[in-house]
Amino acid sequence: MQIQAPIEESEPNIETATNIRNIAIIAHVDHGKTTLVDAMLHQTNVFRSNQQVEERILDSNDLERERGITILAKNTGIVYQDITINIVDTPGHADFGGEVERVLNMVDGVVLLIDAVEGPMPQTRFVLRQALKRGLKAIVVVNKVDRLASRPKDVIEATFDLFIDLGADDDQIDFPIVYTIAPEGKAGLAVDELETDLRPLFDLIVSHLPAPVVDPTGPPQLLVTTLEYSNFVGKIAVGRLSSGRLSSAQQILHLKANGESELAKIGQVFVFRNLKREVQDEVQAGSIVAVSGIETVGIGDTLTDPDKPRPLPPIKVEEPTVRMTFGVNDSPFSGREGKYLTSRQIRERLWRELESNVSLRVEKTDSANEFIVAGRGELHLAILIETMRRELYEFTVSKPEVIFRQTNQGVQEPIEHVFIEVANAYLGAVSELVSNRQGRFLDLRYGDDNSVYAEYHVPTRGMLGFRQPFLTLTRGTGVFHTLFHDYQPVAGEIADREFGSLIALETGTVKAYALEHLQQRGTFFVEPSDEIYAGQVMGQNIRYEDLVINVCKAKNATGHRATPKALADSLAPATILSLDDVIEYLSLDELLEVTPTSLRIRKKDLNHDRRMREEKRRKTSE
Ligand SMILES: Nc1nc2c(ncn2[C@@H]2O[C@H](COP(=O)(O)OP(=O)(O)OP(=O)(O)O)[C@@H](O)[C@H]2O)c(=O)[nH]1
Ligand SMILES: [Mg+2]
Repeated sequence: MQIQAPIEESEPNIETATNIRNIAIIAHVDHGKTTLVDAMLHQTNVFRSNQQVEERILDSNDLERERGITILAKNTGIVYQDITINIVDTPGHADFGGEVERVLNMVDGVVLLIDAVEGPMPQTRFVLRQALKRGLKAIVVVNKVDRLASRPKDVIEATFDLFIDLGADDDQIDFPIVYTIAPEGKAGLAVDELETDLRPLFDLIVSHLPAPVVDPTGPPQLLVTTLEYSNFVGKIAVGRLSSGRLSSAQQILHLKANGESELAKIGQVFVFRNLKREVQDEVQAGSIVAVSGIETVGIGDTLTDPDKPRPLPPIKVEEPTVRMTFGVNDSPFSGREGKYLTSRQIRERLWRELESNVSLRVEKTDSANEFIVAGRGELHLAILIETMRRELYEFTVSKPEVIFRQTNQGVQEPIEHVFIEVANAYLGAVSELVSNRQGRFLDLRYGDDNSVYAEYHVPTRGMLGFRQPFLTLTRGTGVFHTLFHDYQPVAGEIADREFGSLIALETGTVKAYALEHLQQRGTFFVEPSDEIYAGQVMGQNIRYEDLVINVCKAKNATGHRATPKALADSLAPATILSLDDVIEYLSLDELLEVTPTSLRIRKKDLNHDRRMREEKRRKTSE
């Protein structure tokens, strides 16, 4: 039998766009990606010579600057020796891995950055695996070679092993290496021969990473990979134009990821030049481009020719492992501090988030007031919570829980590969902490400086709320990283937290007098003159169980002689929990009330009698 080749309307005219490179910078968190992009921008004259610019200019949103990490991938384009290099800076934190998976769809090669001290880390493995899977070639940049403990030789060896381990092909394994000091903008092909600029890196990007291979005369085809917004032109779709041309006011077919399609008219077309989008009359195949005017566009959609529509494969990212319930705030203080708090407003906001946050999932529940929001980790969800409160939303969230899977072999749960680095003295205590959380020991390695590197498989369930006890045990010196491993049959039980909450008996104002008498009960999150309500959690009990106490009791008319000032000075200052801390603190029967100005922990059921009856019933049935 003869197999017929598929009939093409016209022979594609494949060409290499030699004047373009589309690359992503990928790495483990903090290895220096954004700092390196800064230096690349500086050296290609993006800034005027006398211009004062901030460090890590691409980490532009408030939360990125406050936390010192990249959260969203960002596009920029520079010109080096007449070649346009479109660079995508990506986040390195594991919770934002979906961002990396998404943007790898629009590049033809990657710069894999590795810290010269730390070497390849868990997220290095994750992002490299994603790049290799897509057949991308890599340049390896060993960054931070100025650091005293820098050990470039070992790092290269470990990187080579990692490529082999991940099944890289011969072409991919044959990676060139550049050594850099990103903040100084220096690079070199040998670690002890750095140039005064990044030219060796630029030259390798141009010579080693492939130019896009495209069909410039075919029908236009653009896979929408990122969404941006502009106050002037509204929603903007960004992606690599893989064939044809697009011009302003052109009629196109908008093929949605869900299979629907509609005719649409483009507003303007742009390319990325330095830190801005630059309007063009026409954009050509090969480049990363931006298109305005299509209000209903979403990530994963294809923009193509109405007469010869060709959809591109949709964007796939790994599924979330952790979820929380977002609900309407029904506390007695509801509506005092937030602007948007109805179920409709929260629902609309969450669904809007889905448009650009590709690894997030949102589901309705039986209750109109509650939604399940699932993400790639606690930080992924915490960033959404923080963003919404800054936009003046008010709502409640529940303790994060892992997402189980029903399979033919029964119920399975997500497992993390956990990498821990601690001083030798803490190893015993840390091992116990991990095994209490059903962790299984994998490997142990001793470092030169009395440190130990241990690896475990731990259910994701056991890693929720792990950070605080781990930091306490290691006096803040320990470091751990996690990497999603796979799903396995549910391991044994993991105890909830080891302490109870101090709960307010009545609604009122916190009194210094009352706090003074209750101080030995635990750690308080509230201060004198704070307003609280019955059922609110005011502190952490030193004992295992919950305790209802009255912190609103004023002092007796007689007897107590201390002045209010002396009293206030004698009180331990309130413990202020950050959003991440509160999320870790929550118990299953508690909620976090989030408003633009406050984070209050509360019992789900504010009624003391009912809650205690329920607790008793639960205990006797166990
Ligand atoms: N000593 C030294 N420090 C560096 C170097 N490169 C970056 N750093 C520092 O490392 C820290 C992290 O740098 P970033 O550029 O934010 O790292 P990143 O990879 O973008 O981090 P994420 O985007 O959060 O994954 C910053 O404090 C930088 O100043 C280097 O070559 N040498
Ligand atoms: Mg960064």
